[in-house]
Amino acid sequence: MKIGIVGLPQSGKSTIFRAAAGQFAGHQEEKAGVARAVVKVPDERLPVLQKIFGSAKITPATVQYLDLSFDLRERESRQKETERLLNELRPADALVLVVRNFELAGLPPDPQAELDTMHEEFILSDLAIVERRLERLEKEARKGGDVNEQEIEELRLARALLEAGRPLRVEPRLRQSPILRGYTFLSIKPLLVVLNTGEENEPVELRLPEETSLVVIRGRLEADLAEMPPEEAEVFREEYGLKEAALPLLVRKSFEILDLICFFTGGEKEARAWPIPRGTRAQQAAGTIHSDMERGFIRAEVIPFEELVALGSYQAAQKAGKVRLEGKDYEVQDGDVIIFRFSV
Ligand SMILES: Nc1nc2c(ncn2[C@@H]2O[C@H](COP(=O)(O)OP(=O)(O)OP(=O)(O)O)[C@@H](O)[C@H]2O)c(=O)[nH]1
Ligand SMILES: [Mg+2]
Repeated sequence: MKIGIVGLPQSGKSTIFRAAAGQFAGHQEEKAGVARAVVKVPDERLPVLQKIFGSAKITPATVQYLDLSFDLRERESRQKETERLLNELRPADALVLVVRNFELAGLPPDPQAELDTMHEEFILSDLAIVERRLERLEKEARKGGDVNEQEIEELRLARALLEAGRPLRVEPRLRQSPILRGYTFLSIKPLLVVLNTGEENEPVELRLPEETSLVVIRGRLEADLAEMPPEEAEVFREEYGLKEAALPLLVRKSFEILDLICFFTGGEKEARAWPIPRGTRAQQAAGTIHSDMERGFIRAEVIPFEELVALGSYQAAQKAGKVRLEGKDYEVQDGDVIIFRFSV
């Protein structure tokens, strides 16, 4: 899972990135205008599973965050540079939009204006692509060329939405369209707004675009805490009355907007979390572990995390008849602990 952090210049994107990456950051890399960090998703259930299965290690789910420093409003004036960074952003599964809610060198915050500006930029950027493509396809069609009618129809639907100032993600037909996937529109991606609130500022009410989530983060404070030893950070956290740390909060919200859940596997080698889209069937879920498991799927042995913990061990769960046998069409639930039986 890949999440792109965007916003106006100096809104605190890199600060939020630092708060998210912090001590959980694994591999990091940087090139001009882009920083990347693979962040381990903290999950309290994993150490419990490690104990139950006597696993040598824990393998958490990971999220990749991209910190991009560019100004979407310069799409035309600095086309080449903006395009280069936009192309880094295109594969992202979701966007985190950071808006400034702190004073910057005497400039008072106006998070609503920043949010509205960025929302508009996403729409304009998508509209430019839709119009260019439609023009070409319609010309082709007039010449009697072989064009995909469905593509034209979907692009027209997209244009109508965008012209009305609405993001593409509101239309399930467009969101699920295999034809449109290649266009990697910005307004089609799930969107989480981060109200980056300064130490001296209060959170403000925001009018959000359609199908958008919001989270308030005290960016600089959280970024500093993220780089302290955990015990020390905890002390500060209590002092400042900060509730959930920025990273777990961001990750939880990211999972929510992407509609992801986790199932687990446990064994001698590792206790591991596997993120999948909600609604995934058992056979497909097996495929996230290994394609052989999907191909040769026989059945899934399933027990919800809580039931396993209550019984204390896998053997006890089996004895109590609590390990269910499920077929390929079983819809995997968040927290399911699964052993897949397969043969190839
Ligand atoms: N007071 C306060 N300052 C902050 C906060 N978050 C960021 N800043 C400051 O705002 C400035 C910009 O922060 P960055 O994180 O670099 O912003 P950015 O969006 O990455 O900036 P560019 O990549 O240059 O567009 C820095 O001086 C930060 O220290 C905050 O929560 N409170
Ligand atoms: Mg930056």
